[in-house]
Amino acid sequence: MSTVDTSGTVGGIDDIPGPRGLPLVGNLFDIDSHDPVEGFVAMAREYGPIFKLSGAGSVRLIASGADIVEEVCDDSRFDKMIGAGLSNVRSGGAGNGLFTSETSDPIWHRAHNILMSPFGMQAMRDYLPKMIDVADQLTDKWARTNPGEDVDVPADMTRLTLDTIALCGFGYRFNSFYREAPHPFVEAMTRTLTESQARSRQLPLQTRLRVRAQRRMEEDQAFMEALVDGIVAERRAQGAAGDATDLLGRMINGVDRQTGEGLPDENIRAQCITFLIAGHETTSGLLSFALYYLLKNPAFLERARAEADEALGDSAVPTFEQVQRLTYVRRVLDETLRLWPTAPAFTRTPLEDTVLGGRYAVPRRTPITVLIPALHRDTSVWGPDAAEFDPDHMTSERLAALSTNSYKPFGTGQRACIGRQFALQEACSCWGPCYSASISSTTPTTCSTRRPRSR
Ligand code: MNH
Repeated sequence: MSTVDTSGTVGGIDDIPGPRGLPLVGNLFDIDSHDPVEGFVAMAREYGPIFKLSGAGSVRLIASGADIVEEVCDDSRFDKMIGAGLSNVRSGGAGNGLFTSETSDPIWHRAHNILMSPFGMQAMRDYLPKMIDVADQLTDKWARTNPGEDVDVPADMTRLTLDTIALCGFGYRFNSFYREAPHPFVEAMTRTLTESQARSRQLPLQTRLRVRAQRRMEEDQAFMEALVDGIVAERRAQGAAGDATDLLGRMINGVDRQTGEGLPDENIRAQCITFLIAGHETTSGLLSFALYYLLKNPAFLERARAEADEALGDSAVPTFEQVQRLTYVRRVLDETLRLWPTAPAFTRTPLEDTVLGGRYAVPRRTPITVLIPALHRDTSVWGPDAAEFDPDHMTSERLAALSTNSYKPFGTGQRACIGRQFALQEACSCWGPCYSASISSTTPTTCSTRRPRSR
């Protein structure tokens, strides 16, 4: 399904295949509102590597073939597009944080330059003890369950990832493992995100009429901002005595080498909220799916556990070097993100009118959404067993033979995920202790991971 026929003449948008829509509303009713991604994957199977969806007066292309995606990932011809969905996240609290800013926005460039080092290698070393601190809380909890007791894996993974980003980010403890219900900040954030998503499916008038929802959203936003502002103010007040090694400390002290400028407090607030949003559901989903696959495949679990035992030995607290040695665990995580990329799509747009696949003339600003789960299951790239979970899909030899654009769980180019190393180190460093300390003694047999549906 990956190759596009390049023999024919150049056609236009109208020639791109796709479900035939209704007059006026286009394909509005073809989109599965409960699970749009799943619906799009089914359409990709039917309509091929690039297909078209029309809305009321608008068009969106969905790309999933390796060749087309390769093209769309070229930063010299295409850029990230902030469409309706991301605009709503932006006004819902993420503001002009990295995730929801235009590449052309000078503050994106400044923040990108300043934040490279807080997400770089030395920073990861500094975050490790904090990651382990939270991972230990998970391990202790699981080690203390009685045989046969259920473990709510996704809920605990969310506790882990949220507490980790807040602790490494700004020295704040949500203490989620000591709470039954989510922290009020998390509730405000979840409501805001749900409302943002609902809005991207509404007409503007509909949104304005939902007065209660609007008020709730304002309250939630004010609550989140106040919490983050309090943390930033306190840190500023500490002056030179404040922690300069966490994300916040590095953001407050960092300057953009190109312009000599630092980040204003209002942008630091947007970045903090962005990290909390972008940095926790994605990583917790990865961990839940990975554990699901390991429990389904005891041979892979055994190999991962043996590696953890060997790499960590008797040390109570793994070192940075020991975590680096967990290469099989990394393969398990990478393979999990192949089948279940937890941020399943990103949207690009041509900077100028262009021809896609040598075949379709596409005007500038046309949204082109890269559908990652479909890309990652392309049999022409991954072989006939593309739909099977097998960490050996991720050996370095196999990856070296692929185009880098066949595997895109973290987005692409200059707008790729800045938290990639953070997420993977966090995921690796909690697996180590998990294996040796708790899972090996009390393997949760009735673990209630959210079961991935078969595709
Ligand atoms: Mn993350 C961008 C996936 C963990 C912070 N992230 C992206 C994009 C994808 C993505 C895909 C590109 C989106 C787009 O093009 O519109 N991120 C993930 C996945 C995980 C993840 C699958 C975990 C697994 N991300 C994290 C963590 C953090 C983070 C952890 C922060 C601590 N991500 C970001 C930020 C961006 C981003 C910030 C935007 C970067 C930019 O555009 O400059």
